[in-house]
Amino acid sequence: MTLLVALGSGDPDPWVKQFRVLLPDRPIVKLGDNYDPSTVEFSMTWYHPAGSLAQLPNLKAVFSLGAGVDHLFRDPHLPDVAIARVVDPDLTNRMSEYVMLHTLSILRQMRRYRTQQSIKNWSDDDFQPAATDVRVGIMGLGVLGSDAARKLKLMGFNVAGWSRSAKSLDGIQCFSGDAELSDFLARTDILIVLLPLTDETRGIINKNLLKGLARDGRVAAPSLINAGRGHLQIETELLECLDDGTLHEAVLDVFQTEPLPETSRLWAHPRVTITPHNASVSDPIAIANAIAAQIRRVEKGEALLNMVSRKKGY
Ligand code: NDP
Ligand code: OXD
Repeated sequence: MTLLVALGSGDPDPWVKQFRVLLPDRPIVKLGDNYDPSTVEFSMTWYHPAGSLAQLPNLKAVFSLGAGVDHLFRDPHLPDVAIARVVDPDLTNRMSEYVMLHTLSILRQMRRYRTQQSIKNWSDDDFQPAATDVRVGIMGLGVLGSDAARKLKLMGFNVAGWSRSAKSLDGIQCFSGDAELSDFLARTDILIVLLPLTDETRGIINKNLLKGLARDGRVAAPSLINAGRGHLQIETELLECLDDGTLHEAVLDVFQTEPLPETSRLWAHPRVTITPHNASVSDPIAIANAIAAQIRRVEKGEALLNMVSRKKGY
């Protein structure tokens, strides 16, 4: 069997190197190499060029090198084989670090104190709520959202989550489906978005939704952290909400266009924090290990783990 590393973005070489260590008896190739397409049984991909997996007659499975799989469904020629995505403690822990860092930073008003420091202003006249007084709401209670929820709860935050199907998580108030979205929003001071991008979730973070967030909290106004996908948000409406005070602060790791164009007003907005889609990066050492374990499972006749549903789109 040959494993094809099909990256349309990022450097394939660290992945090829790591797979050669983990699967020493199998050929590992990347797009552009000279290989016989009929020998390719597995492909590991991230934003592969459309059509580049179409002529592989013996392909058995496609592995996304990340948790998200929207990049796969952009390809109208995606072969009809099993798709698995990454679920790994390394990726999960990195995302929870990001969520905790920025939730605490909003709680402790770090943006304000950085500004005060820059003008040597010693002012502590603002009310400082405790974590228990602040209601965090996580959209997407899957692998990443539920880990972040548990860790925020341990820090004392009042945590709720919203998902497609009903859930039960110890100490976390769980909402689900369109019917419960407005109640979830109405009790949320800090909204954290860890949803996948699908036909149903595209554009969900819009003015209407942001206006539905809590207005009776102990924080100045609600804030947003989006580390899911850029096309979940409508950036023009996000800016309107920041400008008119509907939203106090936004922390954004993902954007409608990446890299974020220099012309975007988000770059210079005084209440926006921008990170370059690296809330949780896929480390070749950890993630190649997880994918190699999946390949060994298939070769032993066992079922793939972390399968993606084409119907649901995640
Ligand atoms: P999961 O598939 O485990 O969880 C997705 C969650 O979203 C589930 O709870 C699911 O509900 C919920 N959901 C999906 N569609 C809807 C909907 N229409 N309405 C309500 N809830 C919905 O994914 P992960 O937690 O592993 O990852 C989430 C996303 O995080 C990825 O898809 C990716 O886009 C993003 N990501 C970003 C990274 C970054 O660095 N910025 C890194 C890694 C991931 P249910 O439980 O009912 O199925
Ligand atoms: C992912 C990502 O989906 O890094 O894993 O965005």
